[in-house]
Order: sequence, then C-alpha cells, then structure tokens
Amino acid sequence: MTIKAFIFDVDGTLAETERNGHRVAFNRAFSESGLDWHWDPNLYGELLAVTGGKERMRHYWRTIDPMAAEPTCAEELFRRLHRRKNEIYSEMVASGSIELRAGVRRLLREARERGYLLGIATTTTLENVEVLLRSTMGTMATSLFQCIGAGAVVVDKKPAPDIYEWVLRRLGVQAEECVAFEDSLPGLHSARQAGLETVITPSEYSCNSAFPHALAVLDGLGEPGSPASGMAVGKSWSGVVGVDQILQWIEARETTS
Ligand code: XBP
Ligand code: MG
Repeated sequence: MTIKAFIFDVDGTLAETERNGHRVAFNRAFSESGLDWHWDPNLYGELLAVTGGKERMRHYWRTIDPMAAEPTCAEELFRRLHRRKNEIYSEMVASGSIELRAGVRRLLREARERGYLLGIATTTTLENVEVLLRSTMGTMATSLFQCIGAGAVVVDKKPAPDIYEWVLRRLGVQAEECVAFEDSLPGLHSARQAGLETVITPSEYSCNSAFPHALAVLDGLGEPGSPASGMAVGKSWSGVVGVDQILQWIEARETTS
C-alpha cells in the first residue's frame, strides 16, 4: 500500500511538554484557586495513564476523595481549572520555554516538501497545539498540517481510536496509507486500534514502557551527526529517521506479515 500521510501526536512526541509544561501549569492553577493539590513529577507520571486534563483531575480527585468528586458541581470546577491551566500553559509555551524534540522539524519539512499529507491527532486542545507550533516553527507552522484533530472533537480520547479515525476521515485516506508517531502506550493503542503502523519515540515519562506491535521504538528521530537508535521491524537500528527509511520499514513489515 502506498503511504500518503503521516500523523503526529503532540505531547511527548513533538515536544516534551508534560513535566515542565502541563504539570507546572496544573499546579499553578490549583494553587491560584486555593486547592492544596500538588502534582510532583513522579505522581504526574502515574496520572498520565489518564489522558486529557479534565479526565486526569477527575481521576485524581476520585483517588483522594471519592464522594466529593461525583457531584455535577465538580465538572464546573474541572472546566474552570482546565481553562486556567491552559492559559498558564499557553503563556509558558509562547515565551519559548519548550522546544521541539530533535528531528521533528526536519522530518515534518521533508514530508511536506515531498508532498505527503500531515496530520495531528492529540488529546490536548487546538489552542495548545497552535501555540506550540507557532512558538517553535513560526506563523506558517499550522499550515504545514492539513488536519489537526485535537481535544474534544471526539468524545472518547486516547487510547480509544476515535481521534485517529477522525483525522483519517478528514484527510481522506485509509489507515494503511498512514504512519502514526506516538510516545506513549495510550497513544500506541489509539493508533493501532485505528489500524495505523506506529513509530514510537518514548518521552521522558514513557521510556520504561514496552510497546508491543510498534513499527519502530526509537530514542528519537535523530539528526545528522546525532543518530537515533532502537528497534525497527524486529531488528536493532540506528540512524536518522527520514521518509525513505519509514517507507522501507513499512515494506519490510508487509513482507514479514
Ligand atoms: C497528552 C495528554 C494531555 C496533556 C494535557 O496528549 O494526555 O491530556 O497531558 O493536555 P497527547 P490537556 O499525547 O495526545 O498529545 O490538559 O489539554 O488535556
Ligand atoms: Mg503523547
């Protein structure tokens, strides 16, 4: 099958946004509203198993106070905290405090120049995606992508396949014509359930996870002079991930399956 599109996750894949971005912004929003919640880096790593900021807060509240987290007024609190957290996060990202992971800019540019479609499939909000793209790649960045699937455009967030299926429909391509890029287990499950081959570049929070059925699991995308390494199609691999390399992996996968 001919590959026509590449679909990227955002948090952890395009950039390390969690530990020093979302987590810090959540904590500031909590303290501003008088809550004594504090998510330290380790706790936040555990909470990342729950995708989506509002869902993560709901889950956390249930663990510390199961009765209080149920009433509908809690939903209004989560909405308000999430809105404020994202304002704080946007200001942090706009100030340039978060960079793209190595090789991301290079691969995006190569894929676009060669005429591939580019999409985004993420759990976070469209505003958060846009501010990250603008601050790291300038004003043209969002036009690199033909489709940005973000946040609440689907009801069921990752690990459900819905966000990938939404992006596939918008791009007008079949799952077999795309490759996904993810960093986490919920992300891999989402992409795989939607039928996509998936390249995993684990983030600082997911580097100890196993990623069964991924096309490749690499410590990054690599740059000339600073190659990535890991496993691809069942073999150890080291190099710079470019479009031709991905197409070779897809071909190898097709011949072995
Ligand atoms: C990662 C997430 C998000 C972020 C926070 O999304 O699960 O919830 O942690 O963003 P992805 P929000 O890896 O799919 O990009 O608070 O806006 O949800
Ligand atoms: Mg991610």
